[in-house]
Parts: sequence; structure tokens; C-alpha cells
Amino acid sequence: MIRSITTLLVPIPTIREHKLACTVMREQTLVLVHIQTADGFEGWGEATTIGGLNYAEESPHSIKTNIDTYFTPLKEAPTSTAKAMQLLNKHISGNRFAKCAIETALLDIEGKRLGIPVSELLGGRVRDELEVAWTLASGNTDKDISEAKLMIEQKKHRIFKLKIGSNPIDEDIAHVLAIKQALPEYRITVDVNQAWTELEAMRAIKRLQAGGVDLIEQPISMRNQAGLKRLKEYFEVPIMADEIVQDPQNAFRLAADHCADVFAVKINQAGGLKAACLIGQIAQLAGIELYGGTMLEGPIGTAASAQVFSTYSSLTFDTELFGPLLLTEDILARPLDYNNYGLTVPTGPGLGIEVDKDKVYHYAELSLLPSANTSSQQHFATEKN
Ligand code: MUC
Ligand code: MG
Repeated sequence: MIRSITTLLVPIPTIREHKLACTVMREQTLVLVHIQTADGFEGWGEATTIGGLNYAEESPHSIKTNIDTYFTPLKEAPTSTAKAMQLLNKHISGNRFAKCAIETALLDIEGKRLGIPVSELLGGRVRDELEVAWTLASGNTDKDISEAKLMIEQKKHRIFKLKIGSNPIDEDIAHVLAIKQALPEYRITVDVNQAWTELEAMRAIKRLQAGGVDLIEQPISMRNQAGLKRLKEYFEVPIMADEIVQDPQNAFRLAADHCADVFAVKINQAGGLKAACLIGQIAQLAGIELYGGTMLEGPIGTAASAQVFSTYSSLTFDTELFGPLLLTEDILARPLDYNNYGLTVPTGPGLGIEVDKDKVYHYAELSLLPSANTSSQQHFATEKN
């Protein structure tokens, strides 16, 4: 039986401003879930989103409040992850991010109880290393090029994603092409975070494709599924669906209609680790390539994502599990193992990580203090001219 469920808001500053089309991040608020069982096991889960309510319909505060207020019957539930999640899904609509945090903590416990990593509860891992892309989003072309060169030199990353969509299109394209020209042999993805209209996307992607850009992520609104399919059919450069890929039912509809070449899968957006595995299977059955996405999780959510992506039979476009590296502070006793352009999937029982409780409670306390820059405040990106 579950003895306690504790939720904590843990805001951690980012190493630099991180600019997306929808927001500018200066910190990330981790929503941590700590579950303890009556027989002495404990598990950790995490939910994150981006920029308060800028990116998705759940905020750190709504996730915490909803778990604290509406997920309480879970305490009477069996510790079996499958049965507990069945109960939650029956009684709680939506709230995929919150459900993901709870499922992560329960799987962590289940893995520890059985002495196996979470990947083995999810069907079994087929890889132990994940290549990790880095996102260049300082907002300045020269800074981004130097940042990328340093990453390559240090063997940290050699795949790069550029966040665009907040500037006038000509400016964004010049920025991307300058970076691609400076790094011709490296894979460059652009993530527009839904900022363009379909017509803008048509015109812009033509120029990006001609400039050798390798992957285009969510160029238009997630509400325009037919438009995404038209872009996918028109262009040779692969089109990746991100925000539009939500729960497995929705992923199934997108896959059946073959609306994208690649799915970016995120455990939070999917509604949990098992849902993210299901989306991976749906994509593979439909001939859609996979990319291991991030909601800029800290180390707990990143370890959980790594456990999931290690089970995908193919992961053609690798991952972007760099969230912990964007944060100024770690909350693990031993940091995740980033080396040789990637991340080693933890091998220990459960998530395979040890959370440093003192650090967690130290940073969580800070959330009680007023902060000039909390991600609950809305950071609106500059309006397009
Ligand atoms: C997104 O839309 O992919 C992933 C990397 C990053 O910088 O933002 C996230 C969200
Ligand atoms: Mg994206």
C-alpha cells in the first residue's frame, strides 16, 4: 500500500536564457513526486512543462494542485502500477503530465521491488546509449555557433536543434542558414513550435530545405493536422510532429493518416511511460520514424525518458534528452552519465538514480519565496513584426 505521496515544486535557474517561439525560459520548475510504500520502498517521478501555461495546458502549479487534491484515492489503490494507473485513468480525465509523474514514481518502486530497471518493465531495452542533441536557443547567431563548436570539441553533442519562430521569417532563416553553413557536416533541426501559418511554412521550408536543414519540427499549429500532412507530402526534408503528438489515441489517428515523417515522443505529453512506449509502437507499425523528445525535464524525468527510449526498436533521429544540462543545479547524488555525444541509460533498479533529498528540499523551499522570474509568470515572446 502507498503510505505517502509528496509533491514538490522545485524551481531551478537555467544556465542561460532559453528562447522559444512561445516563451523565454530563465528557470525550469520541476514538479517532483515522492511516493513511499508501507513496506519501505520509495519512488520518484517528475513532471515539467515549459513557460507556465505557454506551451501546454498544464502548469507546474496545476500539476501539483491536481495531484494533491484529486489524486488522493491513489493512497487506497494497490501498489501495482498497472492497477493504480487504471484507477487514475478511470476517474481523472486529462492531466497527462501529472499522470506521467505518478506513473514514473510507481514504476521506480516496482523496478526497485523486483531489482530490475524500468526499461525491463516496459518490454526490455535494446540499447544502453542514447545520442543527445543540444538545443541552441540563446537568441544570438554568433553565440549559438560558438556554443555548438564548444559542444563538438568537448564531445558533448554533434546534433543541434534551433528554436525559431519568434522573429520575422527572413531573420530566422538567415540565422539558421548561417549556423548550417558554419557546421555543414552536423545535423540541424529547426523547431518552430507552431509559430508559422501554413503559407509561411511553405515558403520558409523551401528555403531551409535548399540550405540543407535536416529536420523540420512542428512548423504550424497543432490544430492544423491536414496542413502538416500537406507539408509532409510536399517536402523531401522530413517533417516532425511534436505538440500535435499527445496521447496514444491521438498518435494513432496521426499515424493512420500518415501526417508526419517523424514523431517526437515526450513522456509527459504522452501521459506516461507506458503511453510513450505505445506511441513508439504505433509509429513503428505505421512506418513513422522516432525521435526521443524532451519537455526540458530535470534528471528524474530524463532518466524516465531514457528508460522508455532504450526500448524503441529503432530511434532513427536520436534524442534531445539534454534537460539536466540546461539547469544550473543537479538534484541527484550522482549526475546522469553524459559522455561521448550521448547519455548512458541508467542500469540500476527502477529509474537507476539516487535522488539527493537534502538538495531537493533545499531548492523546494526556495519556491516558497517570492521570485522575480518564476516560470509561473508568463514570458511572452516578442511579437512578430
Ligand atoms: C520542444 O518543443 O521540443 C525541447 C527542446 C527545447 O529546447 O524545447 C523543448 C520543447
Ligand atoms: Mg518541439
